[in-house]
Amino acid sequence: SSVVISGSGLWTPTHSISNEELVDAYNRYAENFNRTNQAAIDNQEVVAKPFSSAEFIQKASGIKSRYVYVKDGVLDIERMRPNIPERADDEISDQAEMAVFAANKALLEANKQPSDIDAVIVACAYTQRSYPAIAIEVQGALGIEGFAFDMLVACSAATFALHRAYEMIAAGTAKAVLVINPELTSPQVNYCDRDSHFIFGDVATAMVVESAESAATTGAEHVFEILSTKAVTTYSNNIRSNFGYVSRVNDVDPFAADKLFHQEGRKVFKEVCPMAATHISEHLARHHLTPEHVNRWWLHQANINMNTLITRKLLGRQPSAQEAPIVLDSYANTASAGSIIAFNLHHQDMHSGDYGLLCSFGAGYSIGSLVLKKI
Ligand code: CO8
Repeated sequence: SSVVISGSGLWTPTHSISNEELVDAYNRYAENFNRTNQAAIDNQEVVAKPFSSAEFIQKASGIKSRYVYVKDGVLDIERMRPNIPERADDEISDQAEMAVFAANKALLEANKQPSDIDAVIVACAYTQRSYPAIAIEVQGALGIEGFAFDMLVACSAATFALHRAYEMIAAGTAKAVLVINPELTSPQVNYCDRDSHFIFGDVATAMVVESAESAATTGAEHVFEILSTKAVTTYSNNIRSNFGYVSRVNDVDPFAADKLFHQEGRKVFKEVCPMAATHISEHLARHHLTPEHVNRWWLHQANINMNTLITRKLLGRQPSAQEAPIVLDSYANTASAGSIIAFNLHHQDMHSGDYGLLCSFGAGYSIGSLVLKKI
């Protein structure tokens, strides 16, 4: 029997920060920093903080606003990071809570009960602790029997987890898998860095993967067959975070800039775009499809210019907003969740027999794609 995606869920935080709000706070921070360090800057011992601009951000990235799990603290120039209180061991963790919200929405669309699910994968760029796995906490919170695990592949965590779910259903390891992406990126964003303070937002997404037969028994409405999966990774230091459990014994400042997300954005752009375009056309060719056959492109949402370049390379023309939906303007880059948000918001209008291409690309480098066909 074929393997299908029978439901997807999207949980959007209630708080958002516009470019204008973010830039205003950053520029006040930079002004204050430069004033405080004036003498050292004059002696060339400290580099002055350059100013940010909302126009630059929109033009360079396509981002107008981003959602944040907690807004308090991000725009406070004495803090420049969200203020997320630590929860007690007997409370649900932040990420498990986000995950449960998205999972319940995916279950609803798939017309499934937690008792129908027997595996849970929590896949995202970071988990807030190493153990017990967030996935097992989510499994417990939803009352699911079976097994659960976390997996991290940065930008490609969601697609790589869908690949694992596809294999688990095909192999009979599980009957129905919940793949959940609680992308809580804001704690790792360096809001004091002009080049990256605008890039990320928080969100949670989820999908139900099962066999076509089992989807038919519960009557899910919007079902997509996974025709196949394709993945590739190539090591690169151009997108990196050095924060980890060993930081404590390295005797280093756990808040130093290299312990947060940082990148060589230009190099990433130049190197990843051709890799992604080649990867996608090779994947489509496996099914004797060309880019013209693809009705919908749910691409990774890191940068509008990247998506435009990749789809142009593939199609030889600019795709319409309906063909290749962009959610970057309101969600920003949500690590691995971007392509899943695009799918969630733009799949219910598709017709039986339509093809869709879901693809992530980013840190690692990693690229993960799925060719989908609406049933
Ligand atoms: N305001 C004003 N000017 C700015 C700003 C700003 N905010 N930022 C940079 N500038 C300046 C630069 O300093 C530069 O000045 P100069 O020419 O004097 O040196 C000028 O503007 C142009 O800068 P860039 O060349 O860097 O500008 P680009 O047009 O390349 O745009 C981008 C920068 C937007 C970063 C772009 O390069 C990009 O998006 N590249 C691709 C990046 C990408 O896809 N990264 C993947 C992200 S990783 C991921 O998806 C998941 C990782 C794991 C999650 C992490 C969660 C925290």
